[in-house]
Amino acid sequence: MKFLKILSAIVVASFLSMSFGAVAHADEKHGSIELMDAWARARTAMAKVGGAYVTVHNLGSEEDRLIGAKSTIAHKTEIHTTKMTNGVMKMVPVRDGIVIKAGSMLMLKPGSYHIMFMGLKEPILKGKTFPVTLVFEKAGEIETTVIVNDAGAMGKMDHSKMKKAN
Ligand SMILES: [Cu+2]
Repeated sequence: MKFLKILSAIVVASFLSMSFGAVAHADEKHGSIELMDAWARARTAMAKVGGAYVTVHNLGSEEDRLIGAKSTIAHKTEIHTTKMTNGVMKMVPVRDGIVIKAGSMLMLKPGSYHIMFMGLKEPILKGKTFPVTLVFEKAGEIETTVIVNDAGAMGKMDHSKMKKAN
């Protein structure tokens, strides 16, 4: 049946674009996911690790999941969370990603979820900017620019004027 052949070709084509389409983009807004206000705390030139924070908006009607991060400034980049274990604050890699519900936002911030750089290849110095890529289950890879603030910064300068995240 000719019709069935065409139909299956369409199904295969749309499946392929679903599996491979996601990795081709590197803009800050991809489909329904938008990244805002990426920033990092300055580290000393000798530091081997560092962290960065970003606000993720899910403007779509389906939930998505933040499953990883990539950067060129470190040998290893991971999404971490912070957990209290026996009275000690510990950072642990997020295993199953972080779900961002439709229409909601997720704020990575000090003491909570963060992007972790391990084995820094270049220092994170105040005033510097560098790219980081977040990987989402549905939206794919989205690159954004990280701005480096003071070592003790709690957020970007204008965060106090923003609505509280949660
Ligand atoms: Cu960490």
